[in-house]
Amino acid sequence: MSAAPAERGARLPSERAPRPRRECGRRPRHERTPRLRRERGVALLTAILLVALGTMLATAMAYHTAMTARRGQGSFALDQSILIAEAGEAIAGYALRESRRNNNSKNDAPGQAWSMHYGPLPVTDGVTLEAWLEDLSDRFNLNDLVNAAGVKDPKAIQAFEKLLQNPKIGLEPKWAELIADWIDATTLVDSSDGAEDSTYLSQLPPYRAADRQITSSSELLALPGFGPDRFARIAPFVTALPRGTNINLCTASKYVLDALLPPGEYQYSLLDDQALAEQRSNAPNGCFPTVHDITQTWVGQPQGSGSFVTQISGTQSNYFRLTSVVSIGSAQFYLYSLLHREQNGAKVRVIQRSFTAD
Ligand SMILES: [Ca+2]
Repeated sequence: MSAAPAERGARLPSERAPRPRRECGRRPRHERTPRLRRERGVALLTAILLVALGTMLATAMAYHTAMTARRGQGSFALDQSILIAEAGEAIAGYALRESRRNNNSKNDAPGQAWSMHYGPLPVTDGVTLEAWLEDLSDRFNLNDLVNAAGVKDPKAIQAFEKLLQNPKIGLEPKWAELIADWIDATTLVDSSDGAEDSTYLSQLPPYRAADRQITSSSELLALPGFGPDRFARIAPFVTALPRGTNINLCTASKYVLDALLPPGEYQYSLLDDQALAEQRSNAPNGCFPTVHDITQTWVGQPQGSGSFVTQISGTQSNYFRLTSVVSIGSAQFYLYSLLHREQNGAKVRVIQRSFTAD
């Protein structure tokens, strides 16, 4: 006989353990926690993403606004700088006209009014202008390597070769023929050191020779293999002005002066800069050497060998480079202006502007 339920320890239906109470609409804590945690994690992640997205949008808008303001500020500063530099050109033109008008000797020499450094002069709050003129007739004019008929001038090439080979410059003489071929009108190579289109068309990328007067001495860099190092050594002594512009002996570099002497003769590059400056300050009208000093060195040389030197030697300058430096806050703006003064000194015109010196 089986034991009575009470005796077996069984509970009566009325004594059953109470079922866990389920609150209306809510799951027991042990059932709802993982899911809620997942839901809370998703919500938190969504909130973080929204905040990050909002931050990114706000940053992008602020950056865009700042850049727009910066570009506007830069554009305004550039316009302002050009206008101030143009004012500097007008002042330089006045100085050049007055210098020619008040100079009885008609020589353009160091120490005259045009050679004075101007500024820095305050223009308005936080803006200054600084400017100075350089005589470009103190250099060898590369366009003079070719005559008016577009043919190479052997005497000019000889002088330029001497300038290149000056021990203080130390460049190969072959560059004289190469740049002369670059400028002359013909497209035929007529010397062992020359080069025309056939050479330049084989470069990468291919290009052609100018075969005309050049407007910048930096065209030397177009010669294959010339390179910036050689250019840095010769740049202070060469220029690219209209053909026939004289070299001003009163301002010319000592290396250029020696290039005008007969082959193998060196005088001026043996002087130090201070000695040359003293010679010039003590000379009548501030001009040393004179045209006579130079042409006399060719006496006894073969007939006609000094014709190029006689032709280009002078004591006046009509081409000047004005360097204008406009400072606006911490920014500096450079403008280089090529000024031409008429022979009678009545007018000065700007014929070229650039943002680089050469
Ligand atoms: Ca040519």
